[in-house]
Amino acid sequence: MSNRLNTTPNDLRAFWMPFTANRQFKKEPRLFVGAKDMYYTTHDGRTVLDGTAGLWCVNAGHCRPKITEAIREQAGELDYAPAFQLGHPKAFELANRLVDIAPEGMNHVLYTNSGSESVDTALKVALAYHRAKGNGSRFRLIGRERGYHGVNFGGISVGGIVANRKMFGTLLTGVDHLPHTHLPAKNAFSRGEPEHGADLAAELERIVTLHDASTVAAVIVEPVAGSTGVLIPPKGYLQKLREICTKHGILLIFDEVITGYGRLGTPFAAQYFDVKPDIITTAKGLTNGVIPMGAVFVTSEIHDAFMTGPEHLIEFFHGYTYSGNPIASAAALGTLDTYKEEGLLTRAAELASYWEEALHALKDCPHVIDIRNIGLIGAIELEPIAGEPTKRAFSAFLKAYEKGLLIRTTGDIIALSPPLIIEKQQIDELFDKLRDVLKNNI
Ligand code: PXG
Repeated sequence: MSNRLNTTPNDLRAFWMPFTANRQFKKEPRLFVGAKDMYYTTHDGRTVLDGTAGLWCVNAGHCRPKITEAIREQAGELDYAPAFQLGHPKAFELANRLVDIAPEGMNHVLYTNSGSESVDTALKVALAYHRAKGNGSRFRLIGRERGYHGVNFGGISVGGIVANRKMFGTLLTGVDHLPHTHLPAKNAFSRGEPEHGADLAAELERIVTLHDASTVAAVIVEPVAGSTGVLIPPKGYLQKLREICTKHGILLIFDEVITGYGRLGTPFAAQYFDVKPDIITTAKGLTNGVIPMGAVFVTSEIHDAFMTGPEHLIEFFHGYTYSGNPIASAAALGTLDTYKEEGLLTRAAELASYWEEALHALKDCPHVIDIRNIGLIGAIELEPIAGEPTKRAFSAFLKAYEKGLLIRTTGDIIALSPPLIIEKQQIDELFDKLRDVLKNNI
């Protein structure tokens, strides 16, 4: 007797969907069957404006010819090459192209297949770096409350989202957390970096004193926290974190899975804030979200610390079957070509003030308690329904979808991060639709 569910072609039961209210979804499914540039097409034939670049990843818009073509060609030419002790040209070409757009001095790239793997790779590099330098007592990792660093064990350990952590046992040991920087009482309706909160960076000094600097390996933060509802760093905050890390010999990791590849109007947030981390994690926009791939950037200093000992020995015991996969590399090269030709890595800077005005014009809508923005990111925080947190924003999500607009919600916060190809009239369309939703009894 087979154990299988009695599935028919349209049966939705077998797929246990990620971060989804499975039972609700399967009663009322929402399926995309096509996409082009700024719009999705749904299974019932409607057009939906993409207000979120998929999940913060489709920075160049959908089904872009250079990327599609690169994938097609590569699939017919070299489908797979072993990643260990062998290589293929495009993985090297891509690493050089990435180093070219990275902050100065970030000269080496390790490949992964997702943001979660980029984070765990970065944490392992940090620990191994200190050990390679003879500082094996530096084993502690410091994250931040409300931080999101993916779903693997390293990432949820340094992450600060309770729901993502509480079900999964003891996690990594030796982890501590900075306080988050969301201060709505002081900073509500800020435009760009908020005024208040830089002093929260001093908490790092307290944590380092508590554990002693000689035990601390790295601090990891998202320059702009995305998943927990767009938390923008207070003016001067990241600079202070950098100073404290440098003072104590601690590595600073920027998790740029969301901010990387143009979201703020510079290739990376490190350049936007003019703060240089030691390690940068990326994924998503690297391939325009089209093929799973991530990249971790490290400084020459970190890389070179491993390049000692006999040359026939492996220097770093880490990597994936699909590290630098040929089709993913080709997709990333096609993506970088598209970004370059269309100026997309800096386009958010040109649109930022138009975007900001259009977003903040929603201030008078019912239940709006905060609006914040940076680059081509926006967030609208709604007053939760008493006793039913998250319901108001989720209902806005469902209504927006019906009206032909894709938004993303987390808690009672609406997050917006459209493809970087968005035109001004599409920004208008987005906010007209959203105003309709917010005014409509959610
Ligand atoms: N770090 C950061 C900063 C992220 O935002 C990850 C790591 C993990 O990436 P992967 O590729 O393993 O999912 C992320 C992912 C949302 C949303 O709507 C955000 C993410 C993923 C899905 C939804 O906020 N970020």
